[in-house]
Amino acid sequence: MEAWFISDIHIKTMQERNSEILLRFLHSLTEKNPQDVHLFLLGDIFDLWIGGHTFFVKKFQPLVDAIQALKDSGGKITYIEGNHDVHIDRFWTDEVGIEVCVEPQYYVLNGLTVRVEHGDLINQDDKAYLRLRSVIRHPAIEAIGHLIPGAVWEQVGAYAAKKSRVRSQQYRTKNENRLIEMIRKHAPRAYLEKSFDVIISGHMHVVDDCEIQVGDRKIRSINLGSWYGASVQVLKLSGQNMEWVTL
Ligand SMILES: [Mn+2]
Repeated sequence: MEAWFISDIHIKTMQERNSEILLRFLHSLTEKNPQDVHLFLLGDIFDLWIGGHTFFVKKFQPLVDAIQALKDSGGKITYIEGNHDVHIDRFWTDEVGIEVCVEPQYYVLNGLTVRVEHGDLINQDDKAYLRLRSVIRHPAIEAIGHLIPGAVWEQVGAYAAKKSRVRSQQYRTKNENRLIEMIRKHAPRAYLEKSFDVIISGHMHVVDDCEIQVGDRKIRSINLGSWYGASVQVLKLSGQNMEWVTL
């Protein structure tokens, strides 16, 4: 079995470079040995996807079709929601038939215990976001979310994303070391909740891959970074070997 881990592509349109790269990648998985593949989508794949609105389905139709094709040919797909793709099980589970989760999950893959999560709980200092997260995740808010048309969400989302992108892009370049420190602090904290061999997250938009000593054990902590750079790297597990692959 081989597993692939991707996150934080933040696809806005089908016309951009990363839509093409992702499409090509999905097709290659479907063509090779789909029954052997477990693809992990660790959140913020789309820059905005809320609920089960057909608006988003139509907007990203070629990607929807490619993911559906991988699933239909026997590939296993796990989608963990990010903070830009929210309450998406309404479409991705109900219509496409893939597993959608919100909280961190554990999988045993080729004998390795792997914890996967979006990573939006790594920065515990970001109280404002943690508050917002609990609002977004509230069932009453979810119900309202399904009633508001997708096109309206897109307007709201475009405005919010524009503001936060400027802020977070500057923040990230200035604070890269601090972000890496947070990722590396999160790993042993998560390990205390439940043990694992490897923890994989996204959200921070900083690639990090290191070994951390926890008690008498070594665990591996990986953050996937984003697809904003000049080249795109994704993480692949084959056997018990985790490696970076350039798409
Ligand atoms: Mn995120």
